[in-house]
Amino acid sequence: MVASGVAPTAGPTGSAGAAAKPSIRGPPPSGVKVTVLVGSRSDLELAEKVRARLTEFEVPCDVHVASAHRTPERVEELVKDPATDVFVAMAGLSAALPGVVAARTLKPVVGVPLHRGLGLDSLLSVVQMPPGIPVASVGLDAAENAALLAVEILALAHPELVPRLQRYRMKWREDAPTKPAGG
Ligand code: AIR
Repeated sequence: MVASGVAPTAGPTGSAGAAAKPSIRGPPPSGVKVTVLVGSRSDLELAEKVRARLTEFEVPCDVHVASAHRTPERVEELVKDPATDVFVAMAGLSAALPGVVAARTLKPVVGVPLHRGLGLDSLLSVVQMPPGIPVASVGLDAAENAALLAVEILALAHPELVPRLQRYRMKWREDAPTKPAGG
């Protein structure tokens, strides 16, 4: 468990530290792949946000449109991809896609409920999985957290990703406002 218990390193203090913002990039880890599935072409914008974040970590990513309801055969075919390490499945409305992917694989599935209808519809569809078939759900439209969770899962077997995750956390701290708004 390489990444477990890894605390974000303390960021550099003072203006010199802020000037030298560390990059989270590095050489691509060999042999890793995240596959992102979305239920519709109308979901592609958020899928591209996942891809963009993964690309910052140099993690290869494929994006496919495949619906659990409209094109279940396509979902089944994509889930069989032996090169994929982690699936990210995103859908709105009655969002069966993450659960259907999880039912067909032993690889980790990050589920992203999309806010298309009520919000609660997709959220509950992704979160309320029956015992035995887990989906790691992030929040509504939470593309960024989905990508980060996928990188954290990959980091368990690819320790070169751990310092990149640490640098990413440092960037959040450095970007945090030091004064209260309006202060
Ligand atoms: N969807 C597609 N097949 C099954 C589901 N749940 C979802 C898509 C999209 C929403 O239905 O993930 O968020 C609306 O799809 P469309 O194609 O009508 O825009």
